[in-house]
Amino acid sequence: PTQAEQLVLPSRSSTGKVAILTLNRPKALNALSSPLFAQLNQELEKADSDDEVRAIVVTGGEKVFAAGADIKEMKDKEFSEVYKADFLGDWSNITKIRKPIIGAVAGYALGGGCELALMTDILICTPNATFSQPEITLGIIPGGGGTQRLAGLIGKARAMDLVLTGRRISGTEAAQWGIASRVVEEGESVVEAAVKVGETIAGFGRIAVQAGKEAVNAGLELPLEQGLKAERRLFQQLFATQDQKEGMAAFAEKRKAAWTDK
Ligand code: CO8
Repeated sequence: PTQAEQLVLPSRSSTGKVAILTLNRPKALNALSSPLFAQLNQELEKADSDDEVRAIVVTGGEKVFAAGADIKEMKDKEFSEVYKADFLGDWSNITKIRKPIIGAVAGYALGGGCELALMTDILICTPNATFSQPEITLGIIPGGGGTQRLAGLIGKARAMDLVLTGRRISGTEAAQWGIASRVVEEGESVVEAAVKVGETIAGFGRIAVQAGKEAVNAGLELPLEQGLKAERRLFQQLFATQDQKEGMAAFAEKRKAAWTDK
């Protein structure tokens, strides 16, 4: 894409191990248009298949995450059109990415923006970030997994409260409710904090990291007994890796492990 059409800016941390994908439609508060999401999916896939990249940060920068799906793009759409084209069907592709995705949220994460944040693996935000599902005010409901993921994360009462009233919660509340795992100090860079988490993950063996993500995600979809079984299988399989031998040998020899990702 040309500069003008670059709706997602890819960059790297100083070590090159963390890919940073920055939503770039500042004039529209990073409203998630179809072309923007297509570029995001492309960049996610590129990062996922790049051996140098160990973790991915998805952010809107230090001012705004995303004020939702693009209302202007949606407003005149008809059922026949959205149904046939499976409108927004590719918005959940992000959940197929194997590497850890860290969401870094400052400012508005509304509607589809909130849902995009919910699809990341680890969510970090500023204290005064704003999370909300305002779809009800537009005559619709969340369509990017908000009703399902919120209910699982924060329970029925709070999910209903957000979905049926469109009420806003702050980053601090989002962390108290378990939507976000960390809140940065006021004035601290949320992107830098997310990159730091990415670098920590980048310091571990890639196979174990991938298995950890897979196990947590499997458990979200399975009854407990099957989830525990999935976890145990992955755990046992890691004994077939060189990294397990290396990690445990390094502990015994009181040295730093040298992972080979094998
Ligand atoms: N879509 C399109 N344009 C937007 C959007 C949006 N969601 N949000 C803001 N913009 C545009 C505004 O139209 C404005 O453009 P212009 O300058 O051309 O008029 C520009 O961004 C700046 O916005 P405001 O002037 O409104 O800025 P304010 O600071 O006054 O207000 C708000 C900021 C409160 C965020 C306000 O813009 C707002 O309420 N925006 C809409 C929020 C919303 O309702 N979002 C939900 C959208 S529906 C949705 O996301 C459905 C998701 C379905 C599936 C998702 C799958 C993951």
